[in-house]
Amino acid sequence: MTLNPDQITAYDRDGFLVLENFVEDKACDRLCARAEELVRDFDPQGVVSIFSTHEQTRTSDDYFLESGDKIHFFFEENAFHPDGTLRQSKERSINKIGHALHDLDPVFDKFSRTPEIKQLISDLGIDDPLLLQSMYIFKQPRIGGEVTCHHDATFLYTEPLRLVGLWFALEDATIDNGCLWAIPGGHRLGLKSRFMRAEGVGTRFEVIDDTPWPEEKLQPLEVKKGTVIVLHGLLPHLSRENRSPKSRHAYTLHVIDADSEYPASNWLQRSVEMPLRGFR
Ligand SMILES: O=C(O)CCC(=O)C(=O)O
Repeated sequence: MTLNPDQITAYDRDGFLVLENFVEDKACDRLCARAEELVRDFDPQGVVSIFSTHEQTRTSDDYFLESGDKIHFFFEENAFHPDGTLRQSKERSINKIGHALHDLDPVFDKFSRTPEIKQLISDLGIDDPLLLQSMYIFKQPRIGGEVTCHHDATFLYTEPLRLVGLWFALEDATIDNGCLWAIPGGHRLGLKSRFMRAEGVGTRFEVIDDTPWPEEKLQPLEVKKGTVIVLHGLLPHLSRENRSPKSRHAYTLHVIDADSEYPASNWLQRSVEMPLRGFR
């Protein structure tokens, strides 16, 4: 057992859990090095897609919509000059890589399918886990964009809701370089909206409850490299801009339960040739 009863109580109460020293430094470094290689080998010609971190304008282009079973690269909003050329190197311009690193890349596969993670997910009551989505988030120095307050169930809805997010700090995360902030207990506020594929083309938000988040209750989660933050699918959280000279790399993995239904209307979909897998 990875979690003791107090930790499970804290997770149920707060909607998140901070587990320090969950991953060894060298495993974090291996992932950073692999992400660097992937970016180096990525040719952006013709596929420039920006990850807008503001929910209202979240990009819905084909490159984004097709990324559920691929390794795709998304740029920071502030990466470009008005004429469309990059302000800085490609390596310093990528916002994130998503969304099937854990199935398509051997280094990410190995990092995502350790006995410790499997046990953690089992302790959280996910009986038949499926690894749905992974993201490598760079939070680049100076231009790292903000991620506005949201809960992950908006984007990765299941019926009934059985969604756990794992947020691995690959570098120290501080208020300065854009750490996560969360509203303790906010997972009990209920589902606010769903981000869905629209009939025809693109995506839309279906609003269920438009009351604003009580953002005055947000608390910063400053954590050291190697920490995992476990996020309940309904927990409101955000990260602010990174204007500091330090990056804040993180890797996230979202796990659902095969016993819940994963709707065809969710934005993130897989082709039949690449079904979701658990920890095997
Ligand atoms: O890592 C971040 O800056 C925020 C990530 C996040 O909230 C998410 O992907 O749901």
